[in-house]
Amino acid sequence: MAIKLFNSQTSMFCEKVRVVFALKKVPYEVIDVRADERKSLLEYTNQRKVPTLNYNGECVIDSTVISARLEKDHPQNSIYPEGANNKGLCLAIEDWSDEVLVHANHAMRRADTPEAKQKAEAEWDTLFKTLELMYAGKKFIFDNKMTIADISIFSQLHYLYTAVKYDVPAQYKNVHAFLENMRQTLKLKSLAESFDAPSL
Ligand SMILES: N[C@@H](CCC(=O)N[C@@H](CS)C(=O)NCC(=O)O)C(=O)O
Repeated sequence: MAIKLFNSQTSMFCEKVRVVFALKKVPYEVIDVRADERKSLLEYTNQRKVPTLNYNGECVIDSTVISARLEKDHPQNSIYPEGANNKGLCLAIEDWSDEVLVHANHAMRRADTPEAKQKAEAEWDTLFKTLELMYAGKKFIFDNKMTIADISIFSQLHYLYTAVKYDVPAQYKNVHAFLENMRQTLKLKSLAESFDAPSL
């Protein structure tokens, strides 16, 4: 039975999972949910969210759960750092990125008045300051090895400057250096390119 990913090319959470698949060099089929307005996804899962995986017949929903599931069966090129403490920290950062950065992305995307835009910019400014500290003097957060923490953060930032069309301000030099490292590691031709390579 094949592994099938219910995917939307513009979803940041789907991009996160596509990177994990590529890192682990696990082949999978893509089902574009936009092609049938999520009809087949709804039929299969009774819910609308992507990424959803049909993992050899097992239904797995949510990018964090999917990533952990892939790691379990395909431990090569681990998406977690070495050691229990670092793994705990990595999972906490993954969750922070998926819950907090995504909130700031939605706020920026929905900002339709100058006040709302200003508020969203202030929210991102606080987050950029945190990211700037996290990446100070570091290529990636843990041991100079790309983990799911970096992948989650990259997916949200990528969505911010492509779909939302809000550029990371130039003053955040460590954030820019991180994005450039991710571009090179993921072999993206440009930072705007969405990640869909089958393997890395
Ligand atoms: N926590 C989930 C979030 C998934 C999510 O919000 N997916 C969005 C696309 S980025 C979606 O499918 N939304 C459609 C809907 O809720 O109807 C994850 O990590 O996978």
